[in-house]
Amino acid sequence: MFFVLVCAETYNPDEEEDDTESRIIYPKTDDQRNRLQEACKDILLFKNLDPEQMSQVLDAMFEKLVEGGEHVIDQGDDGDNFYVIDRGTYDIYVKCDGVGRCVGTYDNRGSFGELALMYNTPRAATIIATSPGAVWGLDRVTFRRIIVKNNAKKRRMYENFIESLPFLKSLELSERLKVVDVIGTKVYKDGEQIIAQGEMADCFFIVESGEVRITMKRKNKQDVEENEAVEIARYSRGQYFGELALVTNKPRAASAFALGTVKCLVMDVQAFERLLGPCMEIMKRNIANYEEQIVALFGTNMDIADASE
Ligand code: 1OR
Ligand code: 1OR
Repeated sequence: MFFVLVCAETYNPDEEEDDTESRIIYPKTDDQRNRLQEACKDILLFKNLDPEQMSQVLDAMFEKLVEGGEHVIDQGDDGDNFYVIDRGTYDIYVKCDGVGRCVGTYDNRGSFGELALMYNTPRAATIIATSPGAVWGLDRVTFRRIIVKNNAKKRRMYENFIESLPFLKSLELSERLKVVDVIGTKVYKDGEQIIAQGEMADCFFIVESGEVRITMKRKNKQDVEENEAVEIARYSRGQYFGELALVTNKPRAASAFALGTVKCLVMDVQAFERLLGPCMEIMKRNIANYEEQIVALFGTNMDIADASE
């Protein structure tokens, strides 16, 4: 008798050979390259890329100038590019019962247009420039080849951790996976400032490892901040911070510093609003605790939040 042994190989996207695919390279001037690097340095979706992937992404990006009033993306269209903002301000409109409502803005930083490319869905919002500006585009094919592939790795790394977080327990599994897709990892050195009290806020943090020290400067009777900061909290693995300013639309109520090396998962304000709505009750209950503590610690209610809105 004669046997043939068939070896069934499972498909693994990580081992996909992509060297044969043609790479897109847009040549850039030194000035363009510098501006591009500056614009991309805080883009969360790029944070987990290795240097080779990052350099392929930068090569493939192209500059697009936009005029005030221009629609960079229209809700309902197919996705062509992902965009990183170089400069300019942009409104985010989402249609509700056929009527477009402005649900947020971008002010000279950030990125948009990842959802249609990640999930093969129509554009979920309209993005309109409210000033002349410029964005860096990344084509769909390169985005999927590098970012979407990298997301598969991120899911394996963070799915269990995200699953274990009590404050995300109101999310469905599919929503938690979407959280993993949009987070970026940031590492802080001992003593490094993560958040500065009084600054405007655009992201939310979850501690992955290490310890974070939260300090607050109280205000005197003339409403001027005193110099000495008081430690008000410490956070470690699995705890979150930086939600208050996003929920209340106020400046940061306190500062945050790394104690030893700290690794945080970071989410931008648009993703926070889009994905964490179901967790808001838990967060607001916690904010009510801050208000009680503030009276206990400082003897006054410093008006940190009006979380009832
Ligand atoms: P996209 O490819 O769907 C539109 O094209 C982009 O707008 C989208 O990717 C996001 O990058 C960006 N809901 C959906 N998309 C949003 C939102 C958003 N904000 C920015 N984008 N919401 C607003 C949250 C402030 C939720 C509205 C209910
Ligand atoms: P944020 O966006 O205002 C600073 O940036 C973060 O520190 C804040 O969000 C909270 O996540 C976190 N009062 C205000 N913010 C606090 C407090 C707090 N504790 C942690 N944060 N209180 C401490 C209660 C133990 C009351 C002040 C005395």
